[in-house]
Amino acid sequence: MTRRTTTVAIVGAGPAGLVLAHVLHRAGITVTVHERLSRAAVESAARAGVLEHRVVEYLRALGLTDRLTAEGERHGRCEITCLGENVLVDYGALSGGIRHWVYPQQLLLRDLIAAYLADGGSIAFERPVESVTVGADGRPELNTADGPLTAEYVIGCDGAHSVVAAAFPDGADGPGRRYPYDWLTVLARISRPVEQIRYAVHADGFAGMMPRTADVGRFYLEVPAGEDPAGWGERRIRAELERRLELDGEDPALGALLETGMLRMRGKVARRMRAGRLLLAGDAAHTVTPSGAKGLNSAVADAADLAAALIAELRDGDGTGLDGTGLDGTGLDSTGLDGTGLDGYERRRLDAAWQTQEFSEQLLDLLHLPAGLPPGQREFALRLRLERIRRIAAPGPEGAAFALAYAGAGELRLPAMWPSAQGGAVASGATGR
Ligand code: RFL
Repeated sequence: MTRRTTTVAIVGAGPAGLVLAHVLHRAGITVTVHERLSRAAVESAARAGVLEHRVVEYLRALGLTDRLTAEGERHGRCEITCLGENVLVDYGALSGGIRHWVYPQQLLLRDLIAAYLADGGSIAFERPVESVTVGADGRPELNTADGPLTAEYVIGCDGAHSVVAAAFPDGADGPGRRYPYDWLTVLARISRPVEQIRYAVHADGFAGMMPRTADVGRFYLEVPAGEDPAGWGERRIRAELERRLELDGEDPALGALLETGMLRMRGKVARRMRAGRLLLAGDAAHTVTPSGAKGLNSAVADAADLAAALIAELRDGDGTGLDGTGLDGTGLDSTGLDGTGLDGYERRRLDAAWQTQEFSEQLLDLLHLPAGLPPGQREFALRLRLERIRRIAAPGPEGAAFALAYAGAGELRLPAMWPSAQGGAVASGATGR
């Protein structure tokens, strides 16, 4: 039997895998994509929906935003309620014009799949990768029902339970945190679109309302960690959402609850994103709570960086991704510590993952009261939070810093050869989450 080979094997057709596949394929690199689920399942799972400015600008430069900009909505304001006060955070103005786009993840995936297939790419749906092994020559091999496939590089874009991470010789596992609360998640029909994200900081627990489409909204309710969803019937969910979010006649009315779930709240960052020819991107390397809407956006940011670095390496390098410094953990490459090469990928993206965790953690801290706080002390804690909310809503350095990080200011790296890359990679700088 002839040996099946490819240049880059991508495991997982989520946002990270599809963006990476798209850019590599357009650069003429041979790519295979294996996805465990069917195409219909990938295109129908409702998850995130708030896209950062820099992610949409990057997708626009790739020519992938026709439907997004036609059907999506721009959002530059959110509101945070606390102790009966509703504070409007006009982050679009505070950031000097940087805003989100709201477009559901499953629609973005539908667009990415369609564009990639139209470009001549192919995706092996319903083909789970069972394991990844590394041969004596350092070349990795994917094992699927179709038999082994040898690749120059294998990229794990396969989410939180990555088989690629599991193949790292010393493991990829890094520090994590389990929060003392969970979020009950609800997808509900609504009478009119959610005009802006609402965060409710409440004595009985946080509640959130996020836009998705004209007649569907995403809602969150804080519950104790480990809560059994069976205790949350539809009437209780509705009553708690309406009470904590203080929904009134001006707000969208809650229609049918389309989907409910329990999100076990965790943050985690891998210790490694690379082991030789194995690399990780997106949730395979880091999971972040949805508080700041960063999961999908970080996945695309990893993919953008990795695509540019792999293209440079495969076109100009020796294909090993190393420039003589070796895998000694220095992360150094020929362009220096902050360089754009494959050798610096892990360093750059782990730093970005920690920046994202820190931003999301600050927001979680603002939105939740400390665990176990007696009822008599909650007003004090709420009043302190109201001060912070007012500060981030006010013009000034704190408001601007929050606004820029929240809306995703900065740029993602386009490959140097890309027509709109303007002569090379764009460093993402301090806002490069
Ligand atoms: P994904 O999107 O999880 O994609 C991974 C893909 O890999 C496939 N896969 C495999 N394929 C082949 N062989 C294997 N052995 C495989 N193992 C896994 C999977 O089927 C899947 O298609 O990872 P990626 O690309 O890194 O993207 C990350 C984002 O999807 C994620 O961060 C966000 O969706 C997080 N998230 C949310 N973020 C928000 O900002 N707001 C939300 O409301 C929100 N809701 C959610 C979410 C994530 C969820 N999951 C992953 C539990 C709701 C859910 C249910």
